[in-house]
Amino acid sequence: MDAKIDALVMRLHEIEAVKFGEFKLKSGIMSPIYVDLRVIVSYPDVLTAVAECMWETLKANGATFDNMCGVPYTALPIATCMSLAHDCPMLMRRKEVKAYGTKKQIEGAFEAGQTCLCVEDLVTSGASVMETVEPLESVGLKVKDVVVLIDREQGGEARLASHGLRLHSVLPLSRVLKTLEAAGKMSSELVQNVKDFIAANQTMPVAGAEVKKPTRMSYTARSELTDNACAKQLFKLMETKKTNLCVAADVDTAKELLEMAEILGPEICMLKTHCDLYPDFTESFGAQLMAIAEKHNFMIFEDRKFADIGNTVVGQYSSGVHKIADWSHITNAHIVPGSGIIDGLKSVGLSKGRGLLLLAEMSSKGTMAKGEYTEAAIGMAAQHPDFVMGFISTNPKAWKAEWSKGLINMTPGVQLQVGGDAMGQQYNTPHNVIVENGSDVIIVGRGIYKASDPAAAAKEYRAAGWEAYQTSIA
Ligand code: 5BU
Repeated sequence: MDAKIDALVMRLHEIEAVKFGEFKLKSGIMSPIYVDLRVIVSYPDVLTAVAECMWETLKANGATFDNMCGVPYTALPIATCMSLAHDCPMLMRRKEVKAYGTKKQIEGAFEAGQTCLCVEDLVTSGASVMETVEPLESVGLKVKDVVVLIDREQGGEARLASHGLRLHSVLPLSRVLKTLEAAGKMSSELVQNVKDFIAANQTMPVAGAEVKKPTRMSYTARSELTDNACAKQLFKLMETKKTNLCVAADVDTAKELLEMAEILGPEICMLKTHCDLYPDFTESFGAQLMAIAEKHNFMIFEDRKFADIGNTVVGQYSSGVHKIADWSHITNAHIVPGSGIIDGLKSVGLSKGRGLLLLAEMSSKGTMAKGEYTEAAIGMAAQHPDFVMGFISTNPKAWKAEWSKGLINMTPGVQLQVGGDAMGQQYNTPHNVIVENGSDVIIVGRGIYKASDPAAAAKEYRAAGWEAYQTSIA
């Protein structure tokens, strides 16, 4: 089996299903490793070997099951091969089932109570495996085992174990590295580089790492501590809807923004806009977006970043082309002009029940919003508890000055892996943002709206953000 697995690793490298170098992931993050197993369907010898190694691993580990179901799409041909070669019935999960549709989510013949094996090509966090396990369980099937070809060793096994699932992997990523290094395909420096990347991109706390005592109050408890109407509504909404995900839908047109709002509305607590991006902005935009927000129960945050003197921002907030105060529950401001900017915005927004976030920190490299500047933002928020609802921040847990627990923290620069883009954006994971850095809301842009399936990506971020909140709650 060992020689067979080594040979498979060499073939995967040859057909470029596993590549090393500097890869810009779709998300914008730079990664030293790229694994794309979609290509294996074009190499029948590889597909056969993959299916055989997965089957042998299952049998060696003593897994038993009545039927199997692949996670769409890459694992479907793998499951098909195993099914045919070993006469084991297969089921299929439909990926695109509308909530209001009549189509079944699980296709095939089965009986409730049977045990179904879940088949996946690659596991990172385990979130996409769960998207197949949950519908299988909802039709009465039992899922005990999950088999994958490659485990990126980023926390997927721990997450699946927390759902009572046993992960069987043919190739933990470290095994891939070992084989390729021994064959002279990777330098020891490159191996270390990939290991460092994997260590920095864990999606679950690493076993054996010091477990921090939970310190967080629940969102519901904190809704009692704020004087601001928007913060109260948002805290309650997050708890009842079970989401702390805000999507930054920086699409090109108002039309696309409204479409995104419809699609992603069920997953989010808040939608962040940049209304000055849309060439097709019209007077009716606000009313249309508010109707969608009401329908799906999320709040609207126009990320306007006001930065002028009080007198000027009054007009910028209330009138002009965009009339932001009429449709956006929440907006934000720099504190660089001094607290007069809050007075100006409050004179417009308070009577409308709006909320203001102060930019205490920013996610971008080299930001000047740190140290004394951040402390000044905390001080100004304390002067306006009725209107200032919280902060844009990146590491509120490390702040020296105390801030009221009724103030909410929201963090942009979030993707499932740490990294950055070419223009200074810096990304952190939902787990780090919520658990390690003590924020409340994850703000995700390109990680979701640039994904091939934004709705599925939003589900994944929602699950990661919520899981992080729950693990940190007192
Ligand atoms: P991204 O695609 O996930 O990088 O989008 C991040 C969004 O958050 C984008 O709309 C930015 O304008 C916004 N943002 C940010 O990235 N960093 C900040 O400090 C602030 C806002 Br404030």
